[in-house]
Amino acid sequence: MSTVALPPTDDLRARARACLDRIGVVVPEGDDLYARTPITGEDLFGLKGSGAAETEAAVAAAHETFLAWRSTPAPRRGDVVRRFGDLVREHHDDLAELITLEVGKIGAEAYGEVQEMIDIADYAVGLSRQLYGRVIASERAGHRMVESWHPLGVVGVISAFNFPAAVWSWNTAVALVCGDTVVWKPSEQASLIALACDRLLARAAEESGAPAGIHHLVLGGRETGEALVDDPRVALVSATGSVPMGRAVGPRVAARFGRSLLELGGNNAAIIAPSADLELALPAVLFAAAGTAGQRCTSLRRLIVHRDVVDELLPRLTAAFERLAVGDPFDKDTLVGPLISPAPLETMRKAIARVTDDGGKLLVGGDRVETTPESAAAYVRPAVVRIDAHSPVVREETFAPLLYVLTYDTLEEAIALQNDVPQGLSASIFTRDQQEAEIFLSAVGADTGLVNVNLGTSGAEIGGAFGGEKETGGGRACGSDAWHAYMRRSTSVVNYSGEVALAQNISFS
Ligand code: UN1
Repeated sequence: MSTVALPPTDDLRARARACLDRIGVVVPEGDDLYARTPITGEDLFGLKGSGAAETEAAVAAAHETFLAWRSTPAPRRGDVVRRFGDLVREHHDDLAELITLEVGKIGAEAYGEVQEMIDIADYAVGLSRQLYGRVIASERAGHRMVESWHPLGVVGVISAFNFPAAVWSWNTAVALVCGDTVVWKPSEQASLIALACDRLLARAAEESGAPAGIHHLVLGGRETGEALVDDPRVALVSATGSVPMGRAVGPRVAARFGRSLLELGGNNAAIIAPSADLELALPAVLFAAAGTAGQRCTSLRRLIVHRDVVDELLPRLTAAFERLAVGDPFDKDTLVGPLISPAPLETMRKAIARVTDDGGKLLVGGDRVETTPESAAAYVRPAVVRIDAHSPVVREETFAPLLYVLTYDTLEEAIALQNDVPQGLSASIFTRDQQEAEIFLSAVGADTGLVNVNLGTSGAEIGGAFGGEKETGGGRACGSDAWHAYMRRSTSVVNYSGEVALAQNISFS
């Protein structure tokens, strides 16, 4: 079996240093935390982090800046985001390279993630002229009732390793045009990317005349995150990560009556109906399940296949999985880079052991790919397991390239299987039967926040509201009216009648 030939970590460190230099980042070297590359599993730089006291100071400064920033006209607030988008375009390659270096995404996907940053910047600039309220008919003569949207305050962004730049951008670009300021705690596994994004935004602020204090970066682990979660000046905590993380964050923010926006796990399914176009379904399934090494919250975890097509589909699917090139993400032929660390590899192994104990059959993959030289880097062949539709294991999300194949007989059953998991992010159906598609999209169809027909579960575009139900957390970001979460609403009534008029016809004289 082939092995992955690893580049020397020194070369990767030099590449990272060159990208950071071009972006203008001065690396805050220290030994509080370590920037690592999953390509070789080795450390790149030791970094200085921000503890509780530094985080408190960042929130205080962000709050101070908010008091002025909220009065800056929204279209002027859009100027900083426009400039930021331009700088991201200029440094598209550098940012993508850093994403590959620090979280192991293949080039095309890293480049795509940076495109998502550009897209949200464009979206937010447009939004800066569209923060509309409503005029509502008053029941009283000579009264006008309006709803206005005002800046909310400091937004705390807690982001995950798997979309280290784009998800921060969704939050930050929108928060800034909404008149909020931001304190960002990125994943400890993506500090260099965060330093680069923070630097570009600082430059954008400087060049567009916005105050530097609109954005603060705090690097660190749990203590840093908790300082953000518990600070009453942080009006909104927008957190992306695991369900256990959300279970800890949500109630703590709620206990102080703060607002939270949670984007947590997914356990996404695609249904392959008897009429499905397999030429279209197969590549879509392959990307959704094995792309990003299965480390998207939108990754496809369950394939629910009609009994009539399973025998035709499975050999083609497993053959495609076998052909997937696993390796160095800088190699142009690689489709599956490393996992972020050995931990998900272990979780994936355990999940495969459990499903096979439970009667499941491993059809392909699941084995670690050795590296030359030997290393702690976690390369794995994406796996497909055929399993009984009602095995309890399929209700759990494994954040790795592991696809369960289940079979069904009726659409009703397929929808019930899709919905019978605690998570509710994304679902798809592949069908040429319009009635089936419409049922899947209807109130009795998939119960997820994202529902697709004839495309995979991952790869949502900017513009639509992104997020999911149930244990996915209920938050929405990145498009449509999701900006409401970043603002406070005031309902106002103006009496221009010159008369006293109480609502509900109350007479009080
Ligand atoms: C995530 O995995 O946390 O829809 C976000 C997608 C990407 C975003 C994924 N646009 O797959």
